[in-house]
Amino acid sequence: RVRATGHSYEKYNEWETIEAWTQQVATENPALISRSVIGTTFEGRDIYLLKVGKAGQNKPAIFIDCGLHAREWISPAFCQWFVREAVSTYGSETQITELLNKLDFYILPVLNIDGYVYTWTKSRLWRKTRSTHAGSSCVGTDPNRNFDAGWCETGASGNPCDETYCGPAAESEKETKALADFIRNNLSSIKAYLTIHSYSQMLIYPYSYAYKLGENNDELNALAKAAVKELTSLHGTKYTYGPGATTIYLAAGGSDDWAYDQGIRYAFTFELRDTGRYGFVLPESQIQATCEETLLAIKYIASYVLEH
Ligand code: ING
Ligand code: ZN
Repeated sequence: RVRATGHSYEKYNEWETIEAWTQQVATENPALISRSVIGTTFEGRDIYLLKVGKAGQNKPAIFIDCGLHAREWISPAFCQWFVREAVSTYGSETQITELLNKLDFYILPVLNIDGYVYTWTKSRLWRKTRSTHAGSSCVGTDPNRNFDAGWCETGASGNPCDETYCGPAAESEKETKALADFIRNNLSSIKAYLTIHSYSQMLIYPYSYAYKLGENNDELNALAKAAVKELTSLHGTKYTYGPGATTIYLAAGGSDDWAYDQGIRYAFTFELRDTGRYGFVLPESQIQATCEETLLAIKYIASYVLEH
């Protein structure tokens, strides 16, 4: 155990602390937040989802998930930061107030909870889930190779011992199945899908599973460009952006490609700080700056989606 303390937005929090925080932040902000459980992990932990927004009829929604990959600790830190920003500036900051009045944000603070716990207790750089499957003693599936989007065709491994193991079947993991089921069941309201990873400082959009472009590629490119400009304006952090296959690498089974193929026209993967100096072990001293700049990009995308 690295640390056992209370919750802090400027520190990385262990799972039990994040879990308690989901309950507390919902209880303390009943007019803006409700908490639900969308499934359980392989090891039996509840997967929480926070719905953040002012109550209303038929509101559009933006879905944001964090913590698909266990070691990318800045990602769950961002989801927590986003929720605090929403509740603490609602009613005083015009953009957030308008966003929460007109749409709902679904915030999934940590999807791969078992993996996240493992990075705190056993191995800091673990990436995958912690599931086991018949026929192999190796542990874990890469959740971002486990979605049904060109599943396991390229940039993914069929070997259970590899870091990018695609799993025995698409949605074989309880965690990815829970996420996919929630999105399928809420497709009529979800207008944008945003998934938060690290590191590389990139904003990527479909496709990653093939060298092909989405139907609204020009729009996604322009939106990414403008969102990155917002992000960079705060601290000068440089981001690259573009379709996944040509911007980062060919990789099938990613959640953004899957969401896009479900008909969600705005699907983005954020790769937060840094570019490799600290990599996955980004110092806590960078949480605030990273979250603040990312927030600008996400608010920009949310406002754009609201208008389109
Ligand atoms: N990068 C992503 C990964 O899963 C990615 C990049 C995005 C691949 C979208 C496929 C689809 O490898 C990190 N850092 O996890
Ligand atoms: Zn990742």
